[in-house]
Amino acid sequence: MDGRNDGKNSKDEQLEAFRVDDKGEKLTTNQGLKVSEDEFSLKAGVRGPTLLEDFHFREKVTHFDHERIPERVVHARGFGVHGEFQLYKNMQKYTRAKFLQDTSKKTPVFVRFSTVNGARGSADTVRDARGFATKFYTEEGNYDLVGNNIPVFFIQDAIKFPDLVHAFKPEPDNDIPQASTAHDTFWDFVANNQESAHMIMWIMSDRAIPRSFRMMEGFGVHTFRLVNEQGQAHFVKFHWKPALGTHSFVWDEAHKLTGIDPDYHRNDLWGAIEKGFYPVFELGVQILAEEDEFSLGFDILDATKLWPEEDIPVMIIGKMTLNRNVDNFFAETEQVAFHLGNVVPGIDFTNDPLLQGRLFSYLDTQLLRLGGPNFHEIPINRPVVPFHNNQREGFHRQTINLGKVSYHRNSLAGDTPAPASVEEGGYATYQEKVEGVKIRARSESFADHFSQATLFWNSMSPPEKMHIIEAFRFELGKVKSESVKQQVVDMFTNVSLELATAFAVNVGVNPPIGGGSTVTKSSPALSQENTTKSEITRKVAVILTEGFNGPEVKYVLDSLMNAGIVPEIISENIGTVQGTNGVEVKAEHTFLTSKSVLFDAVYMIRGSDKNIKFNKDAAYFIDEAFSHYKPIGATGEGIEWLKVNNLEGKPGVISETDMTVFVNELIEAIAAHRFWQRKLV
Ligand code: HDE
Repeated sequence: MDGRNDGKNSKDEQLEAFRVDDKGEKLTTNQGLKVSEDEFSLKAGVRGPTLLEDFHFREKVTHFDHERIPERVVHARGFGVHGEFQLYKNMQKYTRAKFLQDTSKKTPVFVRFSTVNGARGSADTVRDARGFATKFYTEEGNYDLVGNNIPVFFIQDAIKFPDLVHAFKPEPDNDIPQASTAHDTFWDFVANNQESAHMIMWIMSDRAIPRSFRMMEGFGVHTFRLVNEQGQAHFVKFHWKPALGTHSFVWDEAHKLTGIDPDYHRNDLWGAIEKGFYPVFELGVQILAEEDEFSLGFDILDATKLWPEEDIPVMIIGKMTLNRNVDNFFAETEQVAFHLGNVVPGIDFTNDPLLQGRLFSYLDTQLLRLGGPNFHEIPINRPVVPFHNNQREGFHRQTINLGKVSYHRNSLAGDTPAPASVEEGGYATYQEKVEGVKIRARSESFADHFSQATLFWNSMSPPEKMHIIEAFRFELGKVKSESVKQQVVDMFTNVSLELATAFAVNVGVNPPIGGGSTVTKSSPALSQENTTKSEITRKVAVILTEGFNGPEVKYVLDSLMNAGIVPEIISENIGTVQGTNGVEVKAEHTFLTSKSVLFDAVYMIRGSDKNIKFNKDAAYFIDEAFSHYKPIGATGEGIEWLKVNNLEGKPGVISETDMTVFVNELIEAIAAHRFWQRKLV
């Protein structure tokens, strides 16, 4: 196929038509002319001036000069992958969307994960919300679920979005700081726009430093509508639940990773898919009958509110498996264009004023970013079904529309393309009755900014609470204005007196003299303590040197790999390391090329007594892993080494001599991920 709109129903098959492999080919210009010389421009004499006539030089350099497109104004840094979605449960009762009715069908998807604040080249592991945008290539056209890993948002009305973004981006006079909210303008915005309280609690929590894109939840945030064949509607909130559970870094680790591996999250996702560890997310819905719209004690149109899962359970209805990396980052990840307005019959909107504004913004932004109105023809954006309408021309048009007629209504083409009735699959907007006076105001029902912020605080475990306090201390510790800091203390006293008191003095302002919240409700589903724990795909640093106990180490490494764990060996040199009994392993790292923050756990086998530098580096490595609460295992001479370094017997430190017991305990510890109780010993 040559890129025409022929309606293939598999995205992979469609993309195949656009792939080009230049390997083994002769070099040509973009006009197909074979090039005989590509190193030297055309000159008048070998030492003479370059000639304007050199069409090959001009084409090559002009193309290069134009290789950048504007980065996304928010969510500039992201990483996309392909996958498929399969439904578990026929949702016909609630929606006429075909991809939510047929459990036998696999719908191709493309997902782009992102940070919000940083520029395209910023680090992955900064404190921030993460974008979680999914494009479903359905048989009824593209459906985009453009969500985040946090279920609420900073503001209630889209008209404030430019202000929010101006406040959190680097300050305009000096463009500092990059990809960080730890500065005056952001916190000034927060204190003067108190609807942000709930979102700020999430941003200060572990949710804003996820361990992996594969280990975070996704949320549609807004209340949407599902509409069935009978035209009956239900309110819905969308959720993605990661099969591996929801896990995070500790701040020091995330912070160091921004320097050690700024590509940490993309490396993690790319690597997992290349190894065949396909990330799985289950799709969940919370459903609310139209007549219960006002039953929750808050306004469901307010995007700063979540629906506690204990009150409205999440019904799991299908799963998405991410199973293919992109062929080309620019063509796919950079050019993918999401839009909240890409819906299919059976999915509809509500009057959430944030949602309504987004319906305008996404299409508008793509026009600038992708240079005109034909970006739907770019391979990654094409639906897998044909599109037919009277839209023509514009920059970069690829479709060659036949015939003279490009208007509706007409007689010359039999009045086609013709609108489809609902029975024929036409989209019909849900007929919500709307009546009101023209007004610029916040609904009274949007006025409570603090109850759910307190709900979140109340739901945290003690370590999670401590992390939130430390995040406030870090962020406000970087704020210069005392007035702003004091305003933030006063604001968060409304969330929790304990919280505001805990960070006020540390950041150099007065603690609250009273106040606090009376909300006592909590929601266990909000705490990551209660998430799924899994050892699968966790990375273990294995530290060994020549002469290690061959059979023992082989047994442990094989057992870890059989459990889906990824051990990587660190030794004195990269290459083969000899153990006893003829066992050999391959070291991929030295202490120069790897740091403990790149791993979830450490397995210490032996420190060379000869090499003092190696032992010193190992001590630093393990000490850092210990301070990040990570599991540490040791066998053989490693046990002796633990004793010397005073680590034996501490929580999460495993040093068994029986190898079967050792392996089981280590795997269990790896799944547990963190040993917070170390703080207490
Ligand atoms: Fe976005 N947002 N947003 N946003 N958003 C964009 O669209 C906007 C909001 C989200 O991987 C932009 O293509 C407004 C909430 C994701 O390509 C832009 C408002 C949520 C992505 C835009 C919001 C999101 C974007 C920038 C306030 C979670 C990345 C580039 C009303 C539910 C998509 C682009 C990708 C991207 C506007 C608020 C999620 C400018 C006006 C709430 C995941 O159109």
